[in-house]
Amino acid sequence: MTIYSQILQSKLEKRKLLAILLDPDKILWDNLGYLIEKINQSPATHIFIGGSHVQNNILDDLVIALKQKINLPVVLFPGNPSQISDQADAILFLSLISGRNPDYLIEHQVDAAPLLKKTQLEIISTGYMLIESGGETAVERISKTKPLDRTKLDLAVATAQAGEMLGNKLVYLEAGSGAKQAVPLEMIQKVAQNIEIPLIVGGGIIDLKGIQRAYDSGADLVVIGTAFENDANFFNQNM
Ligand code: 1GP
Repeated sequence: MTIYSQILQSKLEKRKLLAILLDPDKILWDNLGYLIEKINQSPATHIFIGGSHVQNNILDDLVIALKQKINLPVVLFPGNPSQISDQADAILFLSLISGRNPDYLIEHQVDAAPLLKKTQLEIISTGYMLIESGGETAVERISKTKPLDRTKLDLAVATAQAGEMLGNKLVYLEAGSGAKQAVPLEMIQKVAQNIEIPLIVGGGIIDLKGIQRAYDSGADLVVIGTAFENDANFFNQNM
């Protein structure tokens, strides 16, 4: 069964999914054993790997180390086309559809396609939407795109629908790593109600209540990066 069909199945059965996002540049290798233990004790269903400046050799080593000790799908969430490791299970093949920078809409994808063809990675095309979150985030800076206005719900819905019509298999609503404000719940709700494909939500979610609220609003999979990075006991807190 592919990772995507598992995600679809979960959506159908209303089982919510949780990804822990690991940034290879921020991982302290001496600490990896401890992190792995914490991931194994957490409710995570997926591991996402990505970051803005990741070097390839670190990426391979990290995926191999994780796959040895953790029985969860490892999905690449690349910041640029060099972040490909055929040690992983799948890749979110992102197109930054909230922005109007052709590099992130198609150019990087053209660069990556021949490399991806040589791997066994499952390719999951994903409409990636950056939402304004109260300050400039790394995605905004690096992609040189403007995030979507957080109050423009109709525009968010139309963008997600266009992504779906273009054949994307997932929509990812992103506030940006370490965002001051997470994606507004009304936006999650409206987008979820108006697309058929699964919805990922991430960025700026800092507690378990935030995860639950995103689920209740219609997110199928929530991504937690910074909060787990800052505190490996994040998932042990009380609601
Ligand atoms: C970033 O959505 C992810 O791409 C996770 O964000 O680091 O804020 O949890 P955080």
